[in-house]
Amino acid sequence: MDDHAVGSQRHLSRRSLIATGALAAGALGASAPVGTAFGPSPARAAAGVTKKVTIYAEQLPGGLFGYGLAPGQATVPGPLLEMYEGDTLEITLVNTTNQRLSIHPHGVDYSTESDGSPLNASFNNPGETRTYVWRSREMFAAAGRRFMPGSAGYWHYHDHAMGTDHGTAGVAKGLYGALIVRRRGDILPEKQFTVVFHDMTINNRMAPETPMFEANLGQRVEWIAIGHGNLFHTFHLHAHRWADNRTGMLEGPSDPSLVIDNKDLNPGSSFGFQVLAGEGVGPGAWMYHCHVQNHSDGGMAGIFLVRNADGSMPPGAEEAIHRFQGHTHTHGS
Ligand SMILES: [Cu+2]
Repeated sequence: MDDHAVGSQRHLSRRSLIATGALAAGALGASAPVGTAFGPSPARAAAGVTKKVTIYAEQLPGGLFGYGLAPGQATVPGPLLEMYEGDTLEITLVNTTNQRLSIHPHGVDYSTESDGSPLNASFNNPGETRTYVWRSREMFAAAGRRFMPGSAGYWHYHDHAMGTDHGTAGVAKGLYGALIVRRRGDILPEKQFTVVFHDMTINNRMAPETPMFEANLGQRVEWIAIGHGNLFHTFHLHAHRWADNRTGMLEGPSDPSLVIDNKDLNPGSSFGFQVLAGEGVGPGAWMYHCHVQNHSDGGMAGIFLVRNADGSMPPGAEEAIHRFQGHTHTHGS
């Protein structure tokens, strides 16, 4: 895993976990329940791979906690985890802290043992190592000419055991991250950004310390937006828009998906989409922010820097960034 253990979460490439499938030799479909009424068919299960990942939960400076792919590499948010429908992710969670904690996924299949909740006695005691198994599956035909959905989507994972039986302290302190389940054939992005709106923060930071995401003009950028905490939020990205469907792209001229540039991002919800950086509008320092006004004023804003296609800075961007950094925000609401 060392070659994938990049310190800064937002610099992880899409290869971070898709590539690790190749390392999981001899484990094809081993953990997937095949041939059951609601499970994938044997043929589909055989197409998936089991990927083994070790994640380290660590205490970070400033009272934060994080997940990382190697010791000393924990970040907030944690590593972006990816799988294709049909794949199984076998996560060995090493708890290096003195707190009870776990890892609980959204959007995939798991047994009660891998639930990550104290309700099911599924957590790591301080210092304990425990394995969690997340399964995924493809869409399949069901009765009445209907289809059961597969697992593909922009999901997330988080602690469910620190502080309370719901992991309230763990989530508040940074134990969360993005999980993408792709459908085979999906277009892969060149850049990926994880944005977690949590109480009055973005990725547990407030402006101007919020992450600045960068891409070159025309690069295919994938945003994964996640909500946590106790407040409702709306995610807005300047100068770009996306289809409100699974991928953010229209599948044809008559695709009925609504096209939006602002979307509710409430606790526990997540979505993602792809855009071409600066497409139709050009490079520049573009803002992303919560559109609840006292949240954006309070520090829930950041910059999406679209550089020129050759990577150089576009006119005015440096000044805009300085303006943002000198920006006064009314802290508190
Ligand atoms: Cu907000």
